[in-house]
Amino acid sequence: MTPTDRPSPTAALEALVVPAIDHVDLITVSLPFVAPFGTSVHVWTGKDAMLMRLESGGVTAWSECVSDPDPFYAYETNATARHIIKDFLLPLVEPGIALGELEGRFHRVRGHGMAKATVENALLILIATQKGIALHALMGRPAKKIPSGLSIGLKDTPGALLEAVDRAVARKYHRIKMKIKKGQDVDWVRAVRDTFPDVPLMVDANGDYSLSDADHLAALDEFNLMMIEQPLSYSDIIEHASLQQRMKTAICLDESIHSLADAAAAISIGACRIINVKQGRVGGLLESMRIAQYAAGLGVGVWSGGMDETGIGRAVNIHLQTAEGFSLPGDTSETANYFDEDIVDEPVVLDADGYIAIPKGPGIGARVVPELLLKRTIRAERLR
Ligand code: OSB
Ligand code: MG
Repeated sequence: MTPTDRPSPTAALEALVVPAIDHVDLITVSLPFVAPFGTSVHVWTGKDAMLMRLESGGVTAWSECVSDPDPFYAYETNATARHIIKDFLLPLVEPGIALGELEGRFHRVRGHGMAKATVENALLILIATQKGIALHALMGRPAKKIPSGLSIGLKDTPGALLEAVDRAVARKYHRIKMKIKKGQDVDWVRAVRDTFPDVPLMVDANGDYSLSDADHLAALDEFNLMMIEQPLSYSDIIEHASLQQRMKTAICLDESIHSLADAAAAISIGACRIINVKQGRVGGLLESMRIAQYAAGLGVGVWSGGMDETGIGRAVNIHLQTAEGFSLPGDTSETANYFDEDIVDEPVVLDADGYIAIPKGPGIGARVVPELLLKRTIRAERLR
């Protein structure tokens, strides 16, 4: 890794001390989507989110595991995350040790970034709440307006896609992503471009293609896309580097990046010019901040992805985007794009210019509403 001359973005966070925890609960909620979300790997009709609730000296903090019940986006599922959290990570959480030390202990558990992020984020949110400050302030970052971005799932007809893009443009989203898959790509992008020649547009294939599709994918170069996200396998970086040499459009990696080391390797071989940082996928906020600073320092674009989170994970993603390095609008959309009713008090909305305000208040700002939580809970378990 090329050393950067910037001070570590996480030194102060690594020095924070793990508080004594009175209770740890895992609560899974099931929220139906307003419409099915189609991708090349699966069609989701709702979000079953596993939430972690920490209680410490009368203070409560919530985090969200970004996994799904299924392993179609990532290998982790709600069940594997529960197993890893309960049997391997929580036993390592010892009051009085530094968060950096805890990260070191977590390192022994290979992978399982979503499980790790759930615990690390919950602790950070708890510490911020106990200090009475916002999560972004704990991260050492001032508040700012967060740009918005919408991820539009695969549609049944080009007409339905155009309608969705039209709605997003009317809402003033800062950029629009459309999902593509084999057989539903170049012509569909052309249809959008013919109608919306100037809208900031990108595509996400969730790994549906192989290198033998390079000529076909290069046909996307004429549409002035901001990027193509994860065209090739979730486990590859080498072929992405070859593909990048054969395409003008910038490649963005999502599924392939699980750590700063992954990001450094991908950048060094030219496998991407942009990185989608999902805090859940990379093990939490600290690694996200490291990746963002590192990549940005090498001129690589960085944005915050999403996992169609409830208001808890959505708020975490919003705070994260105050960090150094986040240079592009992320997949942070309005709550109403996914849910009629969330479990937190204030939905994410866009202002007249398409920006998102950071929820005010200690920790993530967003507060869980007990009645809404109860209504949506499908599983609850006290681990400690
Ligand atoms: O590939 O970025 C992805 C949702 C679920 C799983 C994978 C992805 C997505 C999205 C939507 O694109 C992100 C969001 O709106 O939260
Ligand atoms: Mg993606």
